[in-house]
Amino acid sequence: MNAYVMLGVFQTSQKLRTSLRLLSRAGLPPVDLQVQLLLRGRSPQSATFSRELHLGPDGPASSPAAAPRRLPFSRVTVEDLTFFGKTLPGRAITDPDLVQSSNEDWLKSVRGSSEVLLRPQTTQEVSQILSYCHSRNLAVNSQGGNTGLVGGSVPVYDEIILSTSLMNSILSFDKISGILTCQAGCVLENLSLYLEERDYIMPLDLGAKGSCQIGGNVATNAGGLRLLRYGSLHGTVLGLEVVLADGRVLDCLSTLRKDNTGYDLKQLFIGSEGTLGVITAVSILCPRKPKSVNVVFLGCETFDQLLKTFQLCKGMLGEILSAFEFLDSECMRLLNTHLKLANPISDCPFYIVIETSGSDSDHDSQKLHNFLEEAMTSLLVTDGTVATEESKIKTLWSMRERVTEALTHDGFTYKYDISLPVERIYQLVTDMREHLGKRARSVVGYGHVGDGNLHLNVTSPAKDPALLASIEPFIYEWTAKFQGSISAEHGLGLKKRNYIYYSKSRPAVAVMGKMKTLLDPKGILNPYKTLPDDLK
Ligand code: FAD
Ligand code: 2HG
Ligand code: ZN
Repeated sequence: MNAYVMLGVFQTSQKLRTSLRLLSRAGLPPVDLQVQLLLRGRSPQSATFSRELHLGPDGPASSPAAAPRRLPFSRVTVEDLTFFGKTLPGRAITDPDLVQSSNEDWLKSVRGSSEVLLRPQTTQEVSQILSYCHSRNLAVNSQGGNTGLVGGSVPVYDEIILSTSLMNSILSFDKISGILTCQAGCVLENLSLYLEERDYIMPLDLGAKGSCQIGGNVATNAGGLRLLRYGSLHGTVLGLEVVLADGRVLDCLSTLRKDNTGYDLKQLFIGSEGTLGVITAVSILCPRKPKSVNVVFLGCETFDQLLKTFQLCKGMLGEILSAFEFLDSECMRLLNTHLKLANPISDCPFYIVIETSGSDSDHDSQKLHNFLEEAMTSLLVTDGTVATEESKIKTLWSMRERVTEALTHDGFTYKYDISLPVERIYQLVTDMREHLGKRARSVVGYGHVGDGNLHLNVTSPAKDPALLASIEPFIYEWTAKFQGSISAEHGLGLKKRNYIYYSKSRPAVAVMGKMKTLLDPKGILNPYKTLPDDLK
């Protein structure tokens, strides 16, 4: 988005003080957000960022994130290709140029060397493929939108890539209950658009919505921007259909809210990152589309004030609060520098994005008005702007959603996704800055305050093993000291698998290993991912 458009957007924005009066007024002039929407909806593979490889088979052998040695799986033969070609006519891809983008992750940090990309359309086809691969001892890497951030979505060696991209049909939608059932390859944004036309929304929303798929979301147990309001996928997913490693179809595609008949098997697959089975269909409970949505962008002088604003906000906005997100001034600098996004308010050390969603705009405006008045008079916030109109809401959200994209332009990025007691989350950023001194180019903090989830990212001009050695295990030890989680929402994938013990006990990890052996005795599904090397 160019500076002129941004200026246009913010000329129409009400500064906080004026906005208090204008909150309930209708209709700001429309703003052309096409450029921004195009960017947000772009295919990750089409991005032209130049980033260095970080890990993978050629990673530093000493790093716990480096790939282990290739396990003794079979290699793909001409006979195998003949079988795949017959099973998936025209959809068993071997052209290296076409397979290439599926071998590399969104961050361009991990690259596999698979020579086969399979694109099934039905559960039956997935079952045939897995049954065959199981009998031949061929390793398989499930792939959705390939937006994962922990190196889980791409092969490490020559694993066959099983893409769900063509499994993109909506199977049913019940307008009374709001239960959607669809194939795993439906793109999140397409599902959102489908539901919005029917007065519903998806219970999750992420910056990668234009590319990520619901199967990938479930496989990673993605959190995102709406978790504060609608809870995690462990609650909203009602049923799953999964193909097991040997090709058996596990039909747990229930659409019931309540079902206590035995163990809730679907929960095992939520967050299992493609290591226990391939998710082929999902049923999910969707909330009604809110009639009134407001977004507020605020500035604070200190993180302590930001936390107090969160407390105030929970108390005063209560049931209409749908998101409470933050970014620091370093994030804002990167948005300004790399994406030319202008700060909609004056410069502050911390910024908050608050969203309210409700069913009565007068009621919501009144509540928001009261909250903002209190936040300002008690000097918790120093500046802010409010949006009630859709295009401006999107513009304010992009200040938070596009930080990840801005970081990719800042250099080589080391990513951390940490859960901590909320009052601790920024202390980790401050300590990390002090710890790294001038060795890092940028150390930024942002994330889902409402969920106690910090995204701490460190950039350097190029891949820097010495810098990495300074960050890890420092960051994991710090997190464990405060009983945090070293992966709040992105999963463990390839990069974080050996750090699992910082957040899970040895007996717990051993049980995970037993579950893996039970469901995938030959270990063909997403090998080298999620579970630590000492279990394999
Ligand atoms: P992929 O990246 O293709 O795969 C991810 C993992 O799931 C891999 O291990 C893969 O093997 C497995 N998998 C994929 N599909 C299946 C399937 N059908 N069956 C079994 N296993 C499968 N994550 C968040 O949690 N919150 C955020 O707010 C968020 N924001 C993001 C913003 C940006 C700009 C980007 C690039 C990423 C973001 N992510 C976020 C991370 C990522 O988008 C999510 O993890 C997403 O859920 C991955 O979905 P995907 O379809 O791209 O899966
Ligand atoms: C977000 O919340 C995503 O924006 C991505 O989870 C975080 O890039 C990251 O580190
Ligand atoms: Zn996140």
